[in-house]
Amino acid sequence: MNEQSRPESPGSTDADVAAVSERDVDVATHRVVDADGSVVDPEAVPDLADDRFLDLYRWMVLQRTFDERATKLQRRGLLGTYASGQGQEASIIGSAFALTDDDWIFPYGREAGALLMHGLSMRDLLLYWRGVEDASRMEGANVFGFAISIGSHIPVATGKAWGQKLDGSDAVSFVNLGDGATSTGAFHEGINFAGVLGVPAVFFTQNNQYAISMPFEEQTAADTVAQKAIAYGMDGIRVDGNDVLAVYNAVATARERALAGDPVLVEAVTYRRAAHTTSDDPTRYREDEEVEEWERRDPVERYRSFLADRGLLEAVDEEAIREEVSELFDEAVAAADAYPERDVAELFRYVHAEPTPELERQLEEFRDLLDRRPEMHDHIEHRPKG
Ligand SMILES: Cc1ncc(C[n+]2csc(CCOP(=O)(O)OP(=O)(O)O)c2C)c(N)n1
Ligand SMILES: [Mg+2]
Repeated sequence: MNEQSRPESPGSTDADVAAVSERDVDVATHRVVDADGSVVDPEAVPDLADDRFLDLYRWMVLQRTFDERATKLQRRGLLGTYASGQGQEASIIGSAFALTDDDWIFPYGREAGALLMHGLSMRDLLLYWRGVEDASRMEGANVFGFAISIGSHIPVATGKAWGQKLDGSDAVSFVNLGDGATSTGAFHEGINFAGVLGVPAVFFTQNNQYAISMPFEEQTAADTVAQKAIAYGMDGIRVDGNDVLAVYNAVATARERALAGDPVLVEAVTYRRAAHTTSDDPTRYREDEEVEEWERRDPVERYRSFLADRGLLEAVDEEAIREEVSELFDEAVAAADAYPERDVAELFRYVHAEPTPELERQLEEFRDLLDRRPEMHDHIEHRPKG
């Protein structure tokens, strides 16, 4: 193009060009129980037996108790790190409660209660947070390894769901992810392909308002996560993530649609009340008032109000649940302590089915280093001292 052919002023026109815009998307937020504990939509209360309603509560208290105990264990130097789900109990438990044991769960880290509900042992979960990778193989439970590389499990789950579809299975792949994960390339690739292939996958985004210190508004220009589904040709469901019954409804519905060949992106709007992990200090990037505001929207309290309304609260012995979980926790810590030492060579062994010559070389170099610097053993042993 030469100088003369360039327009004098770029891009000005009076033409009325039709465009789809965010204003065209009105994403309603599904809710069954209000923040003050009253039922807003009696029709939407799931049709569950009383003992199932109570079970749901038990699992929420388990999630909270496990988080408290694990955080303390880390403080004593007995876990490497820990990511608490405090404030997200309704999202974590309500979603897991809508799944079957045949479904596959692709975890992202905060959903201890969901994994325990679906067959993972507490010992293996604790060993995972001690950095023992072979326990994270999570045998016996349909639980994939944790997605430490954010979003990396999304395309993998799509692949698993494709396999489920080809096998004619009646199980789904359920992915737990954070709002931050929706800004990764893997999210786009995984979700796009799920839409194209019509696989039985549910992508469950816990929008807890932060990706470490990055607030949701600074991470995406979109108003909601749920609306992103439209671009992938799938349904999006937005739900109050502190309303356990609404979350249960949303995931049960999404699961049915997914099995019928329509994968769904669910957004549960919630809040991460604890630090990102035990190595983070959230007072550096958010105000106490904000945290207090979300404490008033506590998911466990809200569900208690619902149970009280139904006359079910008398059947709940919260102290007994906490004690039972604490006992199981103590036993799990003892079992984790008794777990055999692992050979550091496993770090290299589990990368490929057959180690490459380069990996063999790296392993030799590593062993050499350990011979020369015996004090390094203290840093790589999984079993904490004391
Ligand atoms: C690919 C990748 N980039 C960056 C990180 C560092 N990182 C760890 S957690 C995290 C934020 C995750 O936020 P979100 O997905 O919202 O989940 P949340 O922790 O809030 O539950 C980041 C950026 C990582 N682990 N992987
Ligand atoms: Mg987040």
